[in-house]
Amino acid sequence: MRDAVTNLIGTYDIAGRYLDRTAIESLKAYFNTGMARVRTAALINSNAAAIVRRAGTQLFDEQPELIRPGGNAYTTRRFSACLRDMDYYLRYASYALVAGDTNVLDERVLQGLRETYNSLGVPISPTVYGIQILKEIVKEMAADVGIEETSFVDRPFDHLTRELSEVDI
Ligand SMILES: CCC1=C(C)/C(=C/C2=NC(=C\c3[nH]c(/C=C4\NC(=O)[C@H](C)[C@H]4CC)c(C)c3CCC(=O)O)/C(CCC(=O)O)=C2C)NC1=O
Repeated sequence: MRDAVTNLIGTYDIAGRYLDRTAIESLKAYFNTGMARVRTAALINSNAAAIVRRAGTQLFDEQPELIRPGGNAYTTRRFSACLRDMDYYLRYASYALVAGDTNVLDERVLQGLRETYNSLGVPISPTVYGIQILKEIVKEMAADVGIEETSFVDRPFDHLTRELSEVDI
């Protein structure tokens, strides 16, 4: 598992180079958003259940066929599995936010996920939409507590989306 700092140092170490201007700029950008990242992770932590519930409600309101007979989230077991998956995405996104790096998502979440979903018939497109809803809720909450620049929130959720759907968003 990597974070923004170890990743950068690793790259420079391999090249046997001191941290140059580019490296310093990228470190500055990371530390400048540091408190906002930690505050957002804390917000996620204290509201996780509510965030997942709200995202699930929105997803199923907009795509009710998912929870009707024949839908992949139909039956209590699959409905719960779906919300549990949303909870995984939210929790790991909060780790990636703090790390400033998406590596944790590759290692812990995305490996083999597409194949699993395909073999179980879990539809990718509504899952990706659910991830985007999670992102919007987290951004809204961050803005509500006065975090002005919330674009750093996009990265982990968009990374999950991109890797899962293998299309550009
Ligand atoms: C921490 C990393 C991690 C992830 C990401 C993960 C995902 C994951 N989701 C699964 C199932 C599932 N995932 C869903 C999800 C959905 N169905 C829908 O229609 C919606 C669009 C969507 C919710 C947004 C459902 C319904 C199942 C159960 C499918 C089945 O058993 O038929 C499974 C199969 C095994 C199981 O049921 O537990 C895995 C491995 N597991 C992990 O350990």
